[in-house]
Amino acid sequence: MRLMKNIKEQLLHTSRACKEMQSINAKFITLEGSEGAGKSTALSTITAQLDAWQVPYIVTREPGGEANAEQIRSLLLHSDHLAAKTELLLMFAARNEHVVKVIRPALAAGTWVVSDRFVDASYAYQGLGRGLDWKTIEFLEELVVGGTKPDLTLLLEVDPQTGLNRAADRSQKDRIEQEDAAFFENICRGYQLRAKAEPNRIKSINANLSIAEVKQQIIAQMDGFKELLLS
Ligand code: Z5A
Repeated sequence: MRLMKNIKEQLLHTSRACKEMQSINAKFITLEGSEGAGKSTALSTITAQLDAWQVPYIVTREPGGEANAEQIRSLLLHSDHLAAKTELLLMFAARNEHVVKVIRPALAAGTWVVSDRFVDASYAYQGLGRGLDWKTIEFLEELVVGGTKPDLTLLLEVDPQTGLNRAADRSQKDRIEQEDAAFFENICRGYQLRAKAEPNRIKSINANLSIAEVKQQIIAQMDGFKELLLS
């Protein structure tokens, strides 16, 4: 009898929390990390949380996430050579299509957006990785992203060599994945700089741990985000 009462109370509590979550504005969540950080598994943990909260959402990615942007992605990942500035401009050209045609309309319609990578990747890869000027990236961010900034970014921080070892099994590596260990060390430093600059938005996850432990950390961060939204 007591058990039934507890279950009933729990269900009522869950349904009240879901209604509260549905009543707030749609949010924009991004996922970041260096090579082999484990973004694929992390993505499914995030969406499982959104399913539990019963909020509508879409999952998208960068570069890509929109028809023209996917064509640019193909150029970015598979052309023989691209000058660093061309790479940066193509990342932002793809992002503009993505932001204008997918992200903003979804958020305006009350649909949450989960993006596998977004603008922090440009600071890490084109900024620290390719050595391009941070101020130029800030200018492009202002031009293309404007106020469409993520509400929460989960950064999977993995030791560069651990990440490279995990990704080593891939049969085919794209143009960027073929870079050396020093490049990925810079990427990790770039992400750390971003996290330091925006600690309220960017939440670091220790991705060196087991898949189960990484999952636990993501759930804890998502729960913390939910509490913040409802407070
Ligand atoms: N890029 C850029 O330069 N500038 C930009 O502005 C943007 C992007 C937006 C494409 O991105 C490239 O674009 C990317 C950055 C650049 N280049 N690189 N490198 P992408 O996100 O599409 O591609 P990706 O970085 O190669 O990510 P991925 O393959 O989708 O995910 P991942 O995190 O690297 O790997 P994973 O497949 O999730 O995991 C790798 C393996 O590790 C897999 O076998 C897992 O089972 C295993 N794994 C995962 N977690 C664990 C743990 N915790 N323990 C042990 N093993 C694990």
